[in-house]
Amino acid sequence: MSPFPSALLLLSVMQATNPETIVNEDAQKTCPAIACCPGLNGFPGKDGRDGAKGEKGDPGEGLRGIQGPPGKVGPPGPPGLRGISGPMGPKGDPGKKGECDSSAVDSKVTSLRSELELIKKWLYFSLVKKVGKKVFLSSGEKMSFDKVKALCASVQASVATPRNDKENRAIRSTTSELAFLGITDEVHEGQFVDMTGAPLHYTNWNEHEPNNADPGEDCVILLSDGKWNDIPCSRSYMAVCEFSE
Ligand code: MMA
Ligand code: CA
Repeated sequence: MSPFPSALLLLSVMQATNPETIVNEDAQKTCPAIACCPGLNGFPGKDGRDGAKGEKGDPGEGLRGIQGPPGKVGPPGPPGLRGISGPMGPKGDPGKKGECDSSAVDSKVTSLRSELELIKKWLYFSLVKKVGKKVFLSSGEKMSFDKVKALCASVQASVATPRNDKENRAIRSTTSELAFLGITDEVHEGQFVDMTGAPLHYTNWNEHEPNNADPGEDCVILLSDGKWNDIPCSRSYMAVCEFSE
């Protein structure tokens, strides 16, 4: 605090609270100097301590600041409801000519047929043996008679059954191994039949065969010289199937 205003303040306070300094001029004349004359005023005292902190004032009413920039964009809301269907489009162009044309289909079938015939010829060239309308083909694997039956059935064929010497030779030439024939006497011992159960009109048994030597020789194999022998069906021999063209 500046000392100047506080000195003035003190002086005015002293004048207000001490009227004797002016009023007692008469007393000065009658009273002994030491006992009655008032002394000169002393120097003003030191500044008092700061008072207690006042209450918080009301907010000011000055001018408000300018508005700030807009905040960040919020997260997107949930998808809206599906809109109504649009109007039907215009009619499409007509399809390409020829794709469903019967003459085009015919020519495609013809070309596929000739391709198939060529592939057959390639097969007959080595693997397949054809006799008349019959085709014989070996799978190249040895297996039991039941498995040969199942394998041939799975390719819409049956177990190779020779009806004459030519067919017998054709079957023999499909493999260098001993092969099962589609002939058994499983139902009646000694009565060999084909896969349809019909009796045989052609046979080519080896000498002293069929002899049913081992217990249950109910199946038949083609030996290397083309002769037949009855053997157990559980043994494994080459699978040869016959297809009808
Ligand atoms: C002999 C002969 C056949 C018989 C087989 C069984 C090698 O041929 O007796 O008739 O089927 O043995 O292995
Ligand atoms: Ca035998």
